[in-house]
Order: sequence, then structure tokens, then C-alpha cells
Amino acid sequence: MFKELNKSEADIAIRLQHIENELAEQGTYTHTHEELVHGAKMAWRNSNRCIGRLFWNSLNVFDERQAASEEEVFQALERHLEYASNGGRIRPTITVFRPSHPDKPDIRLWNHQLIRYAGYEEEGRYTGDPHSIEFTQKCLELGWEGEGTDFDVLPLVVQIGDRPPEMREVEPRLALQVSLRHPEFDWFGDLGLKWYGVPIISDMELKIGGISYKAAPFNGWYMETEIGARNLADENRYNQIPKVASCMGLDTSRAATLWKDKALLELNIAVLHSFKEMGVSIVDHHTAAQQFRLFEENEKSADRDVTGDWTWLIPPVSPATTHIFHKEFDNTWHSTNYFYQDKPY
Ligand code: HEM
Ligand code: NRG
Repeated sequence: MFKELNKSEADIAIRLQHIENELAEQGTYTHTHEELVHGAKMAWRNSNRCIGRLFWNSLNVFDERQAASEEEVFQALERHLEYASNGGRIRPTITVFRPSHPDKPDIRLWNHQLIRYAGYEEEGRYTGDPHSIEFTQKCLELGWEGEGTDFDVLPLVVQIGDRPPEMREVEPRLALQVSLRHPEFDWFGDLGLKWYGVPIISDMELKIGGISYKAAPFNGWYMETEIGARNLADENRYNQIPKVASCMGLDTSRAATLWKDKALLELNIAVLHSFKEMGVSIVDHHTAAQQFRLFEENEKSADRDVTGDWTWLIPPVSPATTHIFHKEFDNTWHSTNYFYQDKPY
């Protein structure tokens, strides 16, 4: 990291010696603010599955390592929501809470994303997002009451050490949402579909130089396929393809009419159109792939190898129309990165 930041060999030696001393005394060490900021950016740059990495160096980093109570954590999360949403002009942002420490209890966020829709299953009938069923059940056990719609925004749940988890509703003004309409199909709006504007992953562990930040929610903006080709389309999510196809009047009696593909495309068009109309940042998969190509070129110029996970980088719609489909990627994982971690519940 210090080489990237053009530090002198002498400065590097001094810092490494300091870290060694701290490790010997405390069993851990504390990042400087500069190390935290650059480390969070490097971790994004190293995220093999992310097509959005062109913008790694403009990540906004909120250092909230001093937050010690549940209340302070909630307030920092609210600041993140407001700053990142920015009325629709989404700003890539991460809020970093204190890292794991031998003498301090871990701070954990139970949410998968800060904004996410609840999911309910009753007698084989599903409401909302099936992806959220287990977490929704935990919230209900903690005393939360969902309205029972397909789009109930889940509460924030914060736990410090082995204290009981605390829960707080997201204020509606902080949860940007986009109702979906189609530029040509007037009936589309009557489907009552919508999605939230900002994906803020809150269950991954940020590791920088061996230090573990288990609570470090981060966001960019959506690529339209995430919503239109997966969240609303997957059979085990909102499963909207059959409904859209039948409203389009397609012949669904045979797979070979490609009715699924046609409906999927219109769903993606509606997502892009609606976000654009509402002034909420979003990128289509062709533009995202172009941006990723620029990222690859930048990395080459900086004499760094690009690592990547092809199976995640290719978009789920028309993958072979992007250059990503036609090349191979080295899926080596660098250790300053975002990782999956065990659920706290
Ligand atoms: C994954 C796009 C910003 C870290 C992804 C995926 C997409 C994407 C399409 C695949 C998601 C999936 O298939 O479920 C973007 C776009 C961004 C952006 C358009 C706009 C700026 C960020 C930021 C970070 C990040 C700011 C972290 C600081 C990741 C990680 C994954 C990922 C860790 C893998 C998630 C997992 O394994 O579940 N991104 N991203 N991305 N992105 Fe980005
Ligand atoms: N597919 C997930 C979100 C995963 C991360 N995607 C991003 N990240 N765009 C979904 O909710 O659909 N980001 O930080 O912008």
C-alpha cells in the first residue's frame, strides 16, 4: 500500500517497525486513517466478482471506528444512507466500524443489505422477497411487525458482542425507492413492481492487512440486470417473467417462442427507464462492461494484474455481447478484500 502511495523506503521501514511493536504488545495493530481509506479502496479493486471496479479510487470512506454503542452505530448508518443516496445521484460509499480486537466485543450488522425487502412463507405461499425469509423471521421474533406487502423495508439490526441485538426502522425518507414503469407498455405500471435505489451490502467482512472489519457496509449503484434479470426474475425470487409475458400477450405454450427471453428484456428496459426517469443512478450492462474494460486498461498501465471471477463478471443478459465473455480471468484472491463471513444469527 505504501508503495502505491509513493512513500519513501525509510517511511515504510518506520511504519512496519511500529506495527511490529504494536503487534507484540497488543496482539493487533491500528490502521492510520490513510491506511483505512486506501485499504477499503484496494479491497474494492481486488473484488474479483465486481464489474464496477473502474471507480475504485473514488470510494467515499467514513471512518466510524469510534462508534461504541448501538445508538452511535444506528446514527452512522443513517448518515451513510443519506450521503450515499444523495437524492438519487448515488455516491459509492463505505462506513467502517471498529475492527475485531482482543479486548473488545465485535460489532455486527445482521442485515444482508441496509435496505432490503422482507420475505414471508405461510403454508407454501410466498410474500415479498424469498431471499429474506430467515432474517425476516428473526426480526419478527425480535418484535418487528411487517405490513405484509411484497415490499416491506426490513429494519436495521445491530448487535455488539453478546448483548441482545437492537432493531430500528429505516426512516422512509432514507429509503429511496423506484416504482417501475415501461416506456411503451402502459399496463406495466399496474404490475405494482418497484425496487430500492441503493444496494448497500452490510454482511461482508472487510480485511485490510490482516485486520478484520466485520461491520463495513458499502455501496455503489445498481447494474440493471441485478434487478431486472435476477431479483425480479429468478423463480426463487420475485418470479415475474410469466406475468410479464402473459401481459405482453406472448405465446408461452412452447419454450421455443423464446417468450422468457422477450419478457426478461422488457423487464430490464423498464428498470433502466424508471431509474433514469426518477434520477436515480444505474448502469446498463453494456456500459458497465465498457467501464470494466477501461479498468483493465488502467490496471495494465499501473503495472498491476487484474484478477476476476468470470462466472460473476459476465452479465446474466446477453453475456456474449460483452468483451468479458470472450476472455479468461485469473481468479486469484488477494487478501485485502471483501469476504463472506458466518451469519451472526
Ligand atoms: C459484485 C456492480 C460498486 C464490491 C458486483 C456485481 C455487480 C456489481 C453487477 C455482481 C452482483 C451479483 O451478481 O449479485 C457494481 C456497480 C458498482 C459497484 C455497478 C457501482 C459503483 C461496488 C463497491 C464495492 C463493490 C463500491 C465495494 C467497496 C463488490 C463485491 C461484490 C460485487 C465485494 C461481490 C458480492 C458477492 O460476492 O456477493 N458489483 N459494483 N462494488 N461488488 Fe460491485
Ligand atoms: N446483486 C445484489 C447486489 C450485489 C452488489 N451489487 C452492487 N454493489 N451493485 C442485489 O441486490 O441485486 N454495489 O456496491 O453497488
